[in-house]
Amino acid sequence: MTPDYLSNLKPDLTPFEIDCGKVRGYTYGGDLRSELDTGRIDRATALRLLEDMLMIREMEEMIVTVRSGAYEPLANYNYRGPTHVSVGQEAASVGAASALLLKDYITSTHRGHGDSLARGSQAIRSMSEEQLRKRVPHSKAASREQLLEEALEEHVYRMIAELFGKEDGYCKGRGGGMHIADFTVGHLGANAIVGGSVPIATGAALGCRYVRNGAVVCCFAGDGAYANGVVLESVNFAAQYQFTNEIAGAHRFGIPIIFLVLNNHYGMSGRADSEVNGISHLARRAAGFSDHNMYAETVNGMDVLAVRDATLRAAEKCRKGEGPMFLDVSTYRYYGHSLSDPRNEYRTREEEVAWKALDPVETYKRQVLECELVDEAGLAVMQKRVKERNARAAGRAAEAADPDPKDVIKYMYTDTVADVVPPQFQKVEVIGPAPVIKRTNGEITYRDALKEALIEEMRRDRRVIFYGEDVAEYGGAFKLTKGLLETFGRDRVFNTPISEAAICGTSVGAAMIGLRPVVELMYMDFALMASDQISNQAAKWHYMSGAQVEVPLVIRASVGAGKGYGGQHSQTLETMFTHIPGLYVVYPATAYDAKGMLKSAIRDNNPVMFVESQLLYNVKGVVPEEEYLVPLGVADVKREGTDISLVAWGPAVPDALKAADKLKAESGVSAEVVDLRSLVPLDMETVLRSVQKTGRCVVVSQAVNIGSFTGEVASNIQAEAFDYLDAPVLRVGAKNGIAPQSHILEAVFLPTADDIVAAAKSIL
Ligand SMILES: Cc1ncc(C[n+]2csc(CCOP(=O)(O)OP(=O)(O)O)c2C)c(N)n1
Repeated sequence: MTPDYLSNLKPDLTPFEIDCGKVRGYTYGGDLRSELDTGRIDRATALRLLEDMLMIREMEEMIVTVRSGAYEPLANYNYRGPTHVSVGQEAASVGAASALLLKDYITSTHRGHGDSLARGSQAIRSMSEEQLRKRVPHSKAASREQLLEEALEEHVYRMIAELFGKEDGYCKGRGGGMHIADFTVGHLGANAIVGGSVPIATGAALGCRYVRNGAVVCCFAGDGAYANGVVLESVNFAAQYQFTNEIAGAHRFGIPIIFLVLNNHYGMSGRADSEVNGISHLARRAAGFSDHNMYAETVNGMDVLAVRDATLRAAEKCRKGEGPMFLDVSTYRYYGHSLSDPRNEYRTREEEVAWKALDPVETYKRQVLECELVDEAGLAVMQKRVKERNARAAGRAAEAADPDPKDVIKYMYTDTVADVVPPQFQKVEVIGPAPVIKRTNGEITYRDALKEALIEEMRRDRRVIFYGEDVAEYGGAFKLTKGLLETFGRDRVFNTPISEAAICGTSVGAAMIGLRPVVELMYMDFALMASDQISNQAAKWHYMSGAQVEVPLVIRASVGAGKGYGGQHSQTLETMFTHIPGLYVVYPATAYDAKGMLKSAIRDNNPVMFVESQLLYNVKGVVPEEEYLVPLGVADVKREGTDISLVAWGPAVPDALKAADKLKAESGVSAEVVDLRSLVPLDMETVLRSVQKTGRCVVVSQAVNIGSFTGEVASNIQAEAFDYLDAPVLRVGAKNGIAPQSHILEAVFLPTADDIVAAAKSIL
């Protein structure tokens, strides 16, 4: 398929000037009176804004005193962990949250108490009675008002319990304040990696766009984050023309995300305005990413109504498919970066006084009084209610049960798989015939086996989407996915910018909201560009959320070793990812396994690093046309033997089989070849069974030997089968060096069948 837009890319060298257009700031001219008069807000909502800001202010001030030991009800409570309070920024969190619907999503930051409290309470207030009862199942409340009050208190309790690391916390004490999440209200997580949640939010919005659920993602992140690579990649990813323009096979609908910069003008201490950036207003960032500047504007973040107004307008545009949007919300944190930061090294008291004169809580409180929504006495009642609610919640949280130490690694993985596709995702739109995969004597290549797995899974489940660099018309650098675009359309198969971190990060967000993305990394070396998103995000969210969320995604990464591509295109890096708890890491060696394992990986609810070898792409094997799965975490004895075990994975398996042939031919040795297939989960049982039989073992991979997973396997054998061993377990890998380009050098660099034979002979 040649897309229409390609024919337009003809040279046009007419001189021109780019007008970057206008980015406006502080245009909101309303106040509470005008909002009430025009009916843009009702009295109850207006009061809730105040109550929520008070709740946040009060809760964070309480946490500060708890931390110092001076909070009397919890005197000397041992509160550990980080404390990044957002006092001063309440209007930003509450104003934005009040503009969102229950079905919407947020992501947040290390300074996210306010975002979490605001999102939770606004969402809870909009819940039905039935939904509220689910949050407080033991409630005996007779009225909705009472039920709501209990649900709000439970919300504060679960927040504080999480800060205190308790089992009752939102994330069962596994996440803490910097990773707090409540998936029941679409809070997809605060993030302790600055900028780490921005691609996740973008991916969630990509998912909302795909399923057209009308939801919007509000991505809170600090000004410091907007200097970070993955953040800029994500903004670019969200703004792609292919989502907003009519191009072949694509639906026109912009990604429904609001990039809401919580611009408190400082990173930890670095000044966004006049030091570490080259622009005076962060809203200008958006001008680099879309022709209409993503409708960016700077908003007075000390005014809850201004933030609410901007977020309402932004959300409305998003719902109409006019996203993404960019809001630079100017605000201020009163405390230091953390409680150990005295602030005086990088900002003046005068500056603080000037900002505090605009205090969002006090300013809005005055308006509420002026508009007579409440009088002084009523205000005092509200303040008392909030304070006492927080205090009760904190008291309960301090008394609550700690997690059971025996559960320390519980929730690292999920054991669920998508064996049943929900009815709404069973109906798949196929827009063209699937590519034909020809069999010769039942054989197809490893490449086609992977393609067939993708086709079958995309036919089976509409939640499976596939994207990566050059994967659409071009079919990927190795032509593995040629034809998928024409079969499933551009909403499900699309090219991405060259942004590995955004590719992997968006897949995390899309998975969090219920899709099952498969993404392609052209070379495994490029996974290092995405290491935060793979290792800190994909791998960790199931655990850090206390198992609230599963992150079912597959990252297909292809290893280029053996082609003379040199140090940055030839690395065998699966070991690195086995060191990251929470990820599955698999590496099939045959066409049969490639298909069956990719299908299993797509159905698994854990994030899977699926490693492929370009050396194997053209290797053929018998692959059934009918449905089959190869389970993850189950090794396979590729050849039986009695004298020595050769344990290998990936392209080292054919080498081990060759070595077994040679050992037989040269010395009459019967070698058993065990293909590990999955490194995580690791099937040691099959390995141990083999070693117990043979008494000798060589572990082989194409990775460099330093720190290789071969060491992990060897050490497990030594620990668990020492009595059966007749010789030390040896390891064979690449030389401890950098892959060279010269094919003469590369041939020496990579392990060969002869190296395996030599190692085997040395212990036979
Ligand atoms: C990737 C990364 N780099 C550095 C840090 C350490 N760090 C934590 S918060 C922070 C400042 C972040 O500034 P900003 O994004 O503006 O958010 P703010 O703290 O102002 O709310 C830094 C440098 C981190 N957590 N993650």
